Amino acid sequence: MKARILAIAVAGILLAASGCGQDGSNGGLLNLMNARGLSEADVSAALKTYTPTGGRDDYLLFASGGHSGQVMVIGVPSMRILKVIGVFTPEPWQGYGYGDQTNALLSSGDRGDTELRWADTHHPALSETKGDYDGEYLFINDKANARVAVISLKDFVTQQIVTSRLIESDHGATFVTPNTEYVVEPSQYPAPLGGGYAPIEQFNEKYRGAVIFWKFDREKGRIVEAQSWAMELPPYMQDLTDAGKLASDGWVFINSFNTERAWGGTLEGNPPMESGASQNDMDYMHIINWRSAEKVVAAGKTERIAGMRVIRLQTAIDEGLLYFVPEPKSPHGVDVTPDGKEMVVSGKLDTHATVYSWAKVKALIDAGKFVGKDPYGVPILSFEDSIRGQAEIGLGPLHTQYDNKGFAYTSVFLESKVAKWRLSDLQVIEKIPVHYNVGHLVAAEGDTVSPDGGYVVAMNKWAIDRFNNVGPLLPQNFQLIDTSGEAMQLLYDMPIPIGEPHYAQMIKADKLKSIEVYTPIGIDPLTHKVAKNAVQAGQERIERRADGVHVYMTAVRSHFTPDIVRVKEGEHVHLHLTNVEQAKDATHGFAIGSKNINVSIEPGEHADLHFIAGKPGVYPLYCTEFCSALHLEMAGYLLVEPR
Ligand code: RUQ
Ligand code: CUA
Repeated sequence: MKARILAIAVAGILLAASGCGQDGSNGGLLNLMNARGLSEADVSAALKTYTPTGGRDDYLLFASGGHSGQVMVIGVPSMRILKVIGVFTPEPWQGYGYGDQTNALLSSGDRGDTELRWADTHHPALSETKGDYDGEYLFINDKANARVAVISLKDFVTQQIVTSRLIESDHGATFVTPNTEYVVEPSQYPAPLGGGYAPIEQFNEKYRGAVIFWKFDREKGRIVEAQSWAMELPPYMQDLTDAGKLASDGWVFINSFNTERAWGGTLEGNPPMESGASQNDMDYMHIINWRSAEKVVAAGKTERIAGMRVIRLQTAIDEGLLYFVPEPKSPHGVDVTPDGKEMVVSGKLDTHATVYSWAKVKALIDAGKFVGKDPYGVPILSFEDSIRGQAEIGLGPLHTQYDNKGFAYTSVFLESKVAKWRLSDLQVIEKIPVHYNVGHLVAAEGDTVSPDGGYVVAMNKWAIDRFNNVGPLLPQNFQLIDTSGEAMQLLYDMPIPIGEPHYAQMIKADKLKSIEVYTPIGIDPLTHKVAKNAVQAGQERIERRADGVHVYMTAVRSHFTPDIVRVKEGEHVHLHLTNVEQAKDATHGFAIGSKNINVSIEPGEHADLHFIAGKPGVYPLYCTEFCSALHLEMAGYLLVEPR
């Protein structure tokens, strides 16, 4: 229907264009097309993505910001960036990581005594209810430092960062169980559990993987560390993950590579990791029964390592919580189908998408039918008896997503293509070229129990010749593909200058119910409650206390009250700042030069700032948002008087 309306619209425009020009100045649309060298397909793509002023997008894409440690929010189909959410890294515009609250939040993600201010974010996960996005929370991992963050979609603000010293890195995170009971975080590179040193020659004995199940409390909007637990895994490199749903609810699937347990040593006479790790024809998909594991944890059959309750590997085996099934060489994505009945695995070094049948796997587990054990005693299921079949995809298939018509879409890295194939008969229907080196792809609600269809975004790692030359570090390229018709149509190239995004999820925009201003006045976004030090209009004051000077300040167009702050050299200054406005978009910034002081206070928001007044001097303070005609006058002075 959508396509037909569009066809009529395009035909109408072309008719109008060829007949009487609508735009007298340039001779009509046809001339415009000629002048810009646009084809009919280009115009149709433009019409499908162009969003007139004030228009809204149907979907929001939550994309990882890669090394920036942030999350990007992008409208689909317009592909306009709507927001960058500061998560693991300071974000100056939002004042994220400059005020007391957000500084403390960032510091809560430090590991040991190292201040961490960057992250390698990979996989965002929207919170789910019954396997469907509910629009309440977003989670994302930091591969480099084994961290997980919680973002509230009430205001798109990061709420919490958790990390466990149990593991040193993660990758197959974050993925949530169907009711967001848990946020799942498996390790990637094996290391001694809980930190500490062991010689690499003892890799097989002393190094381990683990998967952490972070318990999420939806009411509180927090991961509850005390209720979280983990399972020890063999020292393979655990990779991408997915939670079972519907038919396979209660289970989690984790891919792995390097079951060879290679650890490199290129200067020590060993093959490099990459060749050592790709000797075996098969690696192991980990099949974990988290619902039973939960009971084993409750029964106390755990050991505490780095403060985390851990089900040891032998316990996991004895209690029937962990099984392996072979998967073709160096797999990457494991993606459970919308009905939860199948798991699709793509191997980077294998041309297939392998379709595992949950019913077959479950029957083998229930019957205790195994073909062997791995070196640590984990039972292995038969590959042939576990699969329904394989789709012949092409070179380097990585990730799979689904639509509402029974089709699967798989990114094909080496071919730089997106393959559309039919789940029922495993036939590839069509491949569309993308530019270039596609990693993940994302379909509209494409990893839920009810995908929408219509759109796929290919997240391409290379752009090569797609954009203007901006030096050797090129943007990456998100390509929007229309999948609503018979044939896939490439609609839009979006350069992504914040890299490297790995994964994204696309949610129907009307599922999000974000607030517009903070009400009542004085809200701390990290608690969503009125802050202890919130300042109401008329209550501004400066108090001298044992711990320093407390300045209770308000901001409203176009002044700060007080606007003169007198302190003594070396004094501790505690600034309590509330934006007392309730008008939409009436944000003020607050900066003091030379002091690294910068916050953003949205309407109704409160922030605390602590700093030490250094040497005597005169420091202008001012609003950093062009908030009104008298914005430049929204200023004052911090006067640091000599002792
Ligand atoms: S991963 S594509 Cu985390 Cu597939 Cu990068
Ligand atoms: Cu407030 Cu400019």
